[in-house]
Amino acid sequence: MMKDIGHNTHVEGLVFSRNSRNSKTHGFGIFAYIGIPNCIYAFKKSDFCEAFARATHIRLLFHNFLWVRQMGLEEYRKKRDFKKTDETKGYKKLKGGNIYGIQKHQTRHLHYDLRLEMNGVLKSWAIPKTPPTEIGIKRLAVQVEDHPIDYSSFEGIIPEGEYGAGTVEIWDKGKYILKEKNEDKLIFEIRGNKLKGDYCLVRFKGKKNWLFFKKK
Ligand SMILES: [Mn+2]
Repeated sequence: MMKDIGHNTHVEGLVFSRNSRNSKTHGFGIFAYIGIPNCIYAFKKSDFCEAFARATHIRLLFHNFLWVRQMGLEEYRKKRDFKKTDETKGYKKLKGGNIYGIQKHQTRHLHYDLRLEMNGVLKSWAIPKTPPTEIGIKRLAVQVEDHPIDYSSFEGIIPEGEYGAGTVEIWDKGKYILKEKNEDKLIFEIRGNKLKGDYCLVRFKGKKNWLFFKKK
C-alpha cells in the first residue's frame, strides 16, 4: 500500500508492524501514513528504509529498530474526545502556507489563541488579553499544544465538560512572513485584518511563557 512519495509530500508517520511470515523470523509490514501528522516514526535499517528516508528527508539515526517520537499532535488528540467535540482530528492532508490566525476563545477565562503554521502544524499561544494592535503593548502569550492546520478555520461550540469548553470564533486571520527565528525569539510580519506589521514573540520565563508585541 505504498503511495508515490514525492519530495514535497509531507510524510509524517511511518509504522512498521510485525508479522511472522515464517516461524523463525519476523517480517515487517510497512505502512506509510501520508499526511497524518505526528505519528511515531519507526525504522529498521534496510535498503528500503534508507531509500524511503532519503526520499522523504527523514534521517536514519540508528541501525536497529527504533521509535522516534515526533513533536506533534498527540497532546492535542489526547485532550479531546472527538465523539463529543466538532474540533478537527487533524488527519487531513493539508497544504496550508504560512497561516496566521487568532481565535477568540470564550471559556471560563476569555483568551485569544494565536496560531502560526510551522512544520505542518499550528504552533499555538494563548493570550489572556486582547492582542496588541499598537506598538507599546506587551501581552503574555502562553505556548500551548500544537494544533492541526485545519483548526485555523474552526468556529463553534465546544461542549460543556470537554477540554476548552466554550465558544471559539475567528478574531483575525491572514498570513505571516517569518523574518527571524531562534529558540527564544520569533520575528514575523503579520498580514491580517486586525494585526498588521512586524511582531515579536520572545520567551521570557520558563518554557511556555512568551511576550507578544508589535515591533517598533
Ligand atoms: Mn484556547
